[in-house]
Amino acid sequence: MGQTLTEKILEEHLVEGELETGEEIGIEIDQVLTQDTTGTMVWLQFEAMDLDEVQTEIAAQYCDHQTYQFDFKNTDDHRFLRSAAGTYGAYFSRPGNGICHNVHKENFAAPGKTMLGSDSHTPTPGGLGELAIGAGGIDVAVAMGGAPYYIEMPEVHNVRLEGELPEWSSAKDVILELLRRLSVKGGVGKVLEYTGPGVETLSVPERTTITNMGTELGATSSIFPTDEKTKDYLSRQDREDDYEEVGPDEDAEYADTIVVDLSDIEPLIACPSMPDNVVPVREVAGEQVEQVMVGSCTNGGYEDILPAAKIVEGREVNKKTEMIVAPGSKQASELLAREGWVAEMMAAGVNFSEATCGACIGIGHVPASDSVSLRTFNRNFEGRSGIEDDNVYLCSPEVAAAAAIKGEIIDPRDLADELGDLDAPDYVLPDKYNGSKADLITPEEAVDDELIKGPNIGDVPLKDELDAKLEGEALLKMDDNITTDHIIPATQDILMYRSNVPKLSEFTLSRVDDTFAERSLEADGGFLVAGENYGQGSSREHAAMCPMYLGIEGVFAQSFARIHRANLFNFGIVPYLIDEETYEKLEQGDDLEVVDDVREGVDSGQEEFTVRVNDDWEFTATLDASERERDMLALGGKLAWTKEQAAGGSGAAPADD
Ligand code: MIC
Ligand code: SF4
Repeated sequence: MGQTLTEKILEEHLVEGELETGEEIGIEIDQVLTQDTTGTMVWLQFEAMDLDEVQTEIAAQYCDHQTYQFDFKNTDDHRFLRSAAGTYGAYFSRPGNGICHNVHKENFAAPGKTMLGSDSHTPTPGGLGELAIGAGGIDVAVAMGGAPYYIEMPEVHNVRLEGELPEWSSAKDVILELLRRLSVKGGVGKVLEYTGPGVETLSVPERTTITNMGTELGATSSIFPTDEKTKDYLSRQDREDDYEEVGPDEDAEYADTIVVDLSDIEPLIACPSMPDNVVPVREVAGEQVEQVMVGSCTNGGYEDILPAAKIVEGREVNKKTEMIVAPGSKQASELLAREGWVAEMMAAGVNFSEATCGACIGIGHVPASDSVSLRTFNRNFEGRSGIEDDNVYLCSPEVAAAAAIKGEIIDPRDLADELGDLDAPDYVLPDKYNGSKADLITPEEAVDDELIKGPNIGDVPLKDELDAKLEGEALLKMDDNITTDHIIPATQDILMYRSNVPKLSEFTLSRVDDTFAERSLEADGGFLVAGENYGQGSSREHAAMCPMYLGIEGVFAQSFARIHRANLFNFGIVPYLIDEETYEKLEQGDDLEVVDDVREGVDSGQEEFTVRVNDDWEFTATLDASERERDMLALGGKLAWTKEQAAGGSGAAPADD
């Protein structure tokens, strides 16, 4: 039987286990990526594990989320990260150089490699045939120390692309179409592998828009085969030597196949406030738009901004609307500036920002109250833009620019008809991506050789070993699809405490219930109850670390998002599965007592645990965990577990061992 591309790459990197769906496998990691808001913990954990040198082929530290440095705490974080990269041997990308996924794509993404990154959109280089996976910070720290990364062998699904995109439709519409069909839970436990004749019609940047936003489907990763287009892209980046031909066998067997005919794709838009709330643009046309933003790691490339620039060129942004371009990388800004496009956009009334995540997580350009914002980003979770009850729509750069001209949502095909002289802009790559590399500091050019910790950089919080007895109150009951933005928001007022967990934990779940943190500390332990897909969205391990700090011992949920589930194990919180009936019956404030000896059960592989509620009724909660995950729970988390492994001569042994 032939192999899928995913299986081929995994087999080449396999150090433990077998490639059987659902089985835990350990794989070698070639590249790691981390960014400023997850990176401080990554390096603090690297230090706490007594690791002393990066072991992967490439490790890159980016500063991209909070580059405005509103507070000295942000700047201290960046200085600490530069010092950590220098001390341990990683590349350092200075604040303003661009979003991690964009800069990594430009400089390091390579076919056939594996990558782990402490950001959920790490799968972006799948557009170049790299198998890249998002993970919690400690997973990245351990992999960077040379230990394998453990993951459940995903199902590999085939997305077969046929036909060719029509004018005005874009790669963003392809991924929106998949979200419309499959929902934000549709990719959980899966790698989506793109095949078919439609692949060669898409350039690498178009492919990376699709792989980037595969994260919104909950997918473990998304990947394309390589071909002439990949070779061409790498050569424009002056990296033709990184090219390798990779792809599935002709008789590869997939768990399932979804067919997307590109020629049927029309301009689509995700309505507030979930990325899968997708409709054709025409269905919501006429809605007045106060803000338009083009950028982010999904559509912040030179090739994404150029079509928007061509649409506004020689015209003016509607007086009722503001349009901001926030490029994904400085390389993109530099090329657009050199070609005169920045000036064209400015003349049309567009504001041009530095290359940053910024507005994507509510840092800057927060929409006005009761207004509509159209963004080319990947997430529109409620409140993420920095204001509660926001109305954020997600769309392609073409749809965004059309709305900026019209002042309301409009299908760009209809705008073209109205204007009469607006041609569909081509999607073109620059001849050479010859932007400056001044902001990317190589390990050889490192400016520091010891860690610089400002006053806001705290210690890594630790948890005691798991007790025999677990009991406490159900401190909060939540709905389906609770995101990590609900658990630990990433807006500026909160983001600056990412390196200071005692302070950060005061904001835990504040978006759901602002009394939660205080009540948890008072209760001295307790549980969370949630519906389906708990913890979807980002990789931020703080969404497990902060509840752990507040004394949360377990979460009872109908299902968990992949990265968050791993983060719960990493910080010693028991992720129990419950059925729908139990979920419906449980109430906030219930007293819960796990009747079984939890420690013994976790150690012995027990799967079903009896939980008594208010001394009145009982339910069964399931612990579906590998042996390694159980060992981590027992020891209070991954840090303690890794140290024990190292002491025993396996796991992430210090680099000089
Ligand atoms: C996001 O898009 O939600 C983030 C901010 O990039 C996060 C990382 C973080 O919380 O620091 C992610 O996607 O993992
Ligand atoms: Fe940054 Fe937004 Fe991309 Fe996250 S999704 S990496 S915040 S641009």
